Amino acid sequence: MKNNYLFSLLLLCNFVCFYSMANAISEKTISTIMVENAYVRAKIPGTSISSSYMEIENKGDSSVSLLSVSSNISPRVEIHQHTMLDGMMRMRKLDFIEVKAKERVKLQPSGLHLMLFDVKNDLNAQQHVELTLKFSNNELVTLQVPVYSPTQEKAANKTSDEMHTHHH
Ligand SMILES: [Cu+2]
Repeated sequence: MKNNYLFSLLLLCNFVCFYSMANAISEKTISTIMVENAYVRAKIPGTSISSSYMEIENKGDSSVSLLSVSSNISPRVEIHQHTMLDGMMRMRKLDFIEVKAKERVKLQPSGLHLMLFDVKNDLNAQQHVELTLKFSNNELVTLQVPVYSPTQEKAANKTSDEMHTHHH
């Protein structure tokens, strides 16, 4: 009888230990994706769309894709790419953005961007917008993203370009 009790205690311990180990592993995988320099453009008065830009870094050893984005200010956020078609700037909807292992993808004006539709709120600078990015490795990244006026946007892109030229 006493042996039985000890045995079940051992089983319980094994279960608890295994459970906390599994937890530790899943916590470790949470930081594969890093998002930096994210902002949402202030809405042009009279329209209901806006766009968002950021840099996505994949610190992991395998390729990860951004699959979808949701926001507290828009019922529909799409992944878009600007392309030149017959000398005209066109937007194309993408199903995902792939970020290869140890690489960084930059969403920027005239390139990849997120498009926010049916934005009802006024988007003023100083305000923050919540964006949740869902990745193919089941990672969810929730961000509080600042709204930038055109002047702030210009300044932000200038600093990040300068930062990158320092690497050369
Ligand atoms: Cu677009």
